[in-house]
Amino acid sequence: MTNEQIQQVVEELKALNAKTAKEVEEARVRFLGKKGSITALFEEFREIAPEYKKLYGKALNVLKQEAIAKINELKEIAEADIAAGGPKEDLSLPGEGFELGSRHPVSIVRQEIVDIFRKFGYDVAEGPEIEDDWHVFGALNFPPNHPARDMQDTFFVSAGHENPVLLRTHTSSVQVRAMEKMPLPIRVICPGRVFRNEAISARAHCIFHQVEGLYIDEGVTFADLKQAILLFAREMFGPDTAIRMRPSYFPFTEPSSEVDVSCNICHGKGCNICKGTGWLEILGCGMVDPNVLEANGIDPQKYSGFAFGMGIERIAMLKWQVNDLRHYFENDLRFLHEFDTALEV
Ligand code: 2U9
Repeated sequence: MTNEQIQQVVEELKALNAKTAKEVEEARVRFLGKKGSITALFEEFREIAPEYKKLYGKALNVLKQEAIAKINELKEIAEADIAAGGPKEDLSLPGEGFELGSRHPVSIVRQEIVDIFRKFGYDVAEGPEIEDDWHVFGALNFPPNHPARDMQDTFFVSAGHENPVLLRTHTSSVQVRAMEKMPLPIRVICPGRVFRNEAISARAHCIFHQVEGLYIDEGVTFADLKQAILLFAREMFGPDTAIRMRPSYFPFTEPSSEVDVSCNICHGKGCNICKGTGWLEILGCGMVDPNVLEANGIDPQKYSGFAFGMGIERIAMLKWQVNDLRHYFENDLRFLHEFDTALEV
């Protein structure tokens, strides 16, 4: 018998981690049974030279007592576990971990747009997705027979009533509600989900997201609108971005304009993203029509204002060169994981 043999059994005993009653009994047999490692050491002890008997005898007895004590202790724990309904989880094991999600690209861009306008001093307002005719159309100068009021273009929750209930087709209804509640001057942006009765394709969807803005005060001019849009475009697309405004028509603004930004991919040279034009359309805007101010109880002789609206998916498509709107709604993890790095921690 050698010191190393005794030391090896000591180490094995130290490492012993039997949990169930069965494992404890197996360990008892392994150390103290007839063919156990400690019993084997006692057998070898018989052959040892007399001058070493005292030294080895003491070490073996200590080892045997420690083995008995440890096995009894493990047995008690195992029996207590059985009484408590089975062995407990091993809390020392490393955790399993879980996959981290990431923000949806539409949420990322929405937040970016909101942050920019908040910096300019705009309040943020939200409102109901299910609306009445007045807040979506009536208060916004839509004539009674306008095609947007038709089933072909709008989803109705209840149609044919005197006061139909419908899914909002734009977040302008939230600005109408802001005009009802907020004192003048008003400077507000309204992000939210909107619904239009459109066939789903790469370029259109029946659900999408908008951010619309409204500024009403005394003496607000088209120059203020142009400057606000230019500052927004530069914050969003980079400090060298240029804008151009093209005349347009909306029932709620007059004059109205569509706004393009200089293509930040080819810098005006012409590429397939801007279809060779060097410009990308980002939003619509205009001076709030005096009829809209009047319909909402604001004196158009004293006050004027501008408004703008943009589709968040469209801005996100330009930012990341996504060529199919449907990607934003399919929740394909391969697409969503593309934006993991955009997660701000
Ligand atoms: C009030 C008065 C005026 C909001 C505006 C636009 C121009 C516009 C489109 C952009 C792409 C909608 O998502 S889109 O299809 N929007 O072009 N929206 S001005 O005008 C308002 C809003 C509220 C009281």
